[in-house]
Amino acid sequence: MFVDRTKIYAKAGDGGNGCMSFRREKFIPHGGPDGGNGGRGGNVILRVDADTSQLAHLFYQSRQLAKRGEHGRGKDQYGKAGPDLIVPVPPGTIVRRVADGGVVADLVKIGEEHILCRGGRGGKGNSCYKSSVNQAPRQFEKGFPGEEGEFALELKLVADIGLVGYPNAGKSTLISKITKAHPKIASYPFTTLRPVIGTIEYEDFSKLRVADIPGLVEGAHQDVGLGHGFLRHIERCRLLVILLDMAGGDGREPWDDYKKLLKELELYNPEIMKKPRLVAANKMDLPEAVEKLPKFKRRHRGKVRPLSAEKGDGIPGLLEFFHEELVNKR
Ligand SMILES: Nc1nc2c(ncn2[C@@H]2O[C@H](COP(=O)(O)OP(=O)(O)OP(=O)(O)O)[C@@H](O)[C@H]2O)c(=O)[nH]1
Ligand SMILES: [Mg+2]
Repeated sequence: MFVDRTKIYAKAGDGGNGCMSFRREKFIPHGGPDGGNGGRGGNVILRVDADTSQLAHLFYQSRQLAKRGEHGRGKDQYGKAGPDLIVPVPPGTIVRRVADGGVVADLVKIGEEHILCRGGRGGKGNSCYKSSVNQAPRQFEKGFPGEEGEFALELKLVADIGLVGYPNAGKSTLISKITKAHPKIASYPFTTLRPVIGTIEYEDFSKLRVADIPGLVEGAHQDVGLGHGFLRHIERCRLLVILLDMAGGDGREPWDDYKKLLKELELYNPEIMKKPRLVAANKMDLPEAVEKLPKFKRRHRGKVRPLSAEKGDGIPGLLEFFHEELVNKR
């Protein structure tokens, strides 16, 4: 199961208690206080991990509890601090507090860390309280509680290019041709059920990340098809590729598809419409597509890029365009 939203309960470790103790040894009268401090509780830390691509591990283990600090002991022994609990999250994880919905962290870079809950401080042992006027202190502190809270985690993939299109338009075919990603490709709609990320690698070592998402259909905002929730994964993209099946599979018209796609994007989030878009006409190897393209071009004033994802026509030009737009203007 692919999970891109989940809730967790996190609690940092409590501090260890301070110790109340006196030195008692033969021939050493009035040995004095020697109770050590308690150790700090472990923190709960979120760390962006390159090998984690979704939030399923947190869905199945929604309680993340760090260990407490050890208690202080006699002979001035401090308690050991509790180990930090490192929770791996995928790049693009947004963390909100459930209580007020406030964003706590937006974790993007690999290796980036965020302390979600701080461990409690350890209590002071009685040796901390000794002074000239209090030579046999009996006070000590208990450990302080670690922070805790409920958090909602949401994954918004981090990619440069987002592929948007009707089911069967050839999005997965395209990503499999330009990157090393190999999503499932088939001639039935809704083959892709979860977003897939692939990376284009250029000869100058520059890289661009591409997101392939499930197909979008008319009425997706009312949960038709797979709904439109997965559009969140293209919210961070710098360029959207609107991929059209120019052959008009299933008796559809490419121009209608195009209008409907734009409408669904707008209904999801009008901000997405401000992103640069590229319209690509796929399946140009089919005669129906060659027939329909001039008609589409008459109605659509902007540029249309003809492609055949399957045969590879137009792909080198597309990659050059991405490089020009996204790498050179970075
Ligand atoms: N003739 C032709 N067929 C293509 C081309 N690109 C993709 N196809 C075919 O179209 C069908 C759908 O391709 P997919 O890549 O799975 O389409 P998709 O957009 O990812 O579809 P969903 O994941 O269901 O949204 C497959 O049978 C592909 O072989 C193309 O350029 N020409
Ligand atoms: Mg697909």
